[in-house]
Amino acid sequence: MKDHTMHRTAAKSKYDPYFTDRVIDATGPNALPRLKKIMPSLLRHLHDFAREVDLTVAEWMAGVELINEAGRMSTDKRNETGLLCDILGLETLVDEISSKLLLRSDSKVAATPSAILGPFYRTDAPVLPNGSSIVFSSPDSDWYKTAVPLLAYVSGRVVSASTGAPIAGAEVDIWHAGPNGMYEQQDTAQPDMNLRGRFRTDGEGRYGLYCLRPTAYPIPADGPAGRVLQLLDRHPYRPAHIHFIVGAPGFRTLTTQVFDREDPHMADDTVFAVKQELVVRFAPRVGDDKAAWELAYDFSLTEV
Ligand code: MBD
Ligand code: FE
Repeated sequence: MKDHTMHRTAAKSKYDPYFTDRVIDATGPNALPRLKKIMPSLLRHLHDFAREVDLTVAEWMAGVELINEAGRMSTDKRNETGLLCDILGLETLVDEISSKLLLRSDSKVAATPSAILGPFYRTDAPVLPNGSSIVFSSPDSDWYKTAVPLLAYVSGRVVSASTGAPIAGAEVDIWHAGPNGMYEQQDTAQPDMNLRGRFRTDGEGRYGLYCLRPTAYPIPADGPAGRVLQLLDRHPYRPAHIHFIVGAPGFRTLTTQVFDREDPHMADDTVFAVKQELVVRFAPRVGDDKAAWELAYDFSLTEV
C-alpha cells in the first residue's frame, strides 16, 4: 500500500488505515470534474463518521431503509427526502452557502434574504390577476368557515436591489398551508392548488392578493422525517410562514419565506429557516370585508 497516503486517513484508527484512500483513488481520470473535486471530502467525512461511531451493519441497514422509505414516499406532491434534509439543517445550510456565493456589496436596497424551498412547492400554480384570492375552497365548506377569521390581503412591490427601482412584470409565486396546518396536497378537504397562485407585478412593480394569515404547522409525522424527530426528542413545528418565489428577467430568482412575528415557534423552527429580515407583522385590516388582516411586504431582487 502506498506509504504517502497514510497521513490522509485517521492514522491511529483501529480500522484499515488505507481503506478510504483506496475508495477515493478508484475515481477515474474522466470523472465529472465537480464530482472529482468534492467526492474525496464526502468519502472522508462519511467513512470517518462510520469509524468514529463504530457504525454497525444493523445501524447502516436501518439508515438505508430510512432513505428507501423516504424515496418511496416522495412524489411530485411530496418530497420526504427533502424533508429529512430539512430537519437535519442541510437545506438551510446549502441555502446559506448559495446565497453567500451570490452576495453583492453594491446594492442600494438590501436584497431580500432567501429561505429554503421546502418539500411542498408545486410548479404550475394558477396564474391570477392582482387583487384575486388563492383561497379556492367553497365558501360554504367547513374548511372555509375556519379560514374566514384568517383572510388576509398581502401586497407590496418588487424592486431592484441595485437601483431601488420597481420591477414591472415580475412573477410572484406564493403558497402556504391551511389553518389545519396542511398543504393542499396533504389534505382531501382542500381543492387542487388551494392556497397557491402566481401573480405578475404591474407597471409600478406592485403585486397584491388575498390569502390567509398562516398558521403554525407540524411537519408530517407519518414518514421517516417525523420518526427521526420523535427519536431525537424534538418537536415537529414550523412557525407560521408563507412561501414565495419571486423572479424577473435579468434578476436572480428569489426563493424565500416570511414568518408571522407572533408565532411562538419563531425561535425554534424545526427546519431552522427563520431569518430576522423575514419576520413580518400582520396588521388588522379595516374597511375590507374580504380580509381581517393585511401584510405589506416588498421584495428586493439582485441583478444577475
Ligand atoms: C414546510 O412547510 C416547509 O416549508 C419546510 C421548509 C420544511 C417542512 C415543511
Ligand atoms: Fe412550508
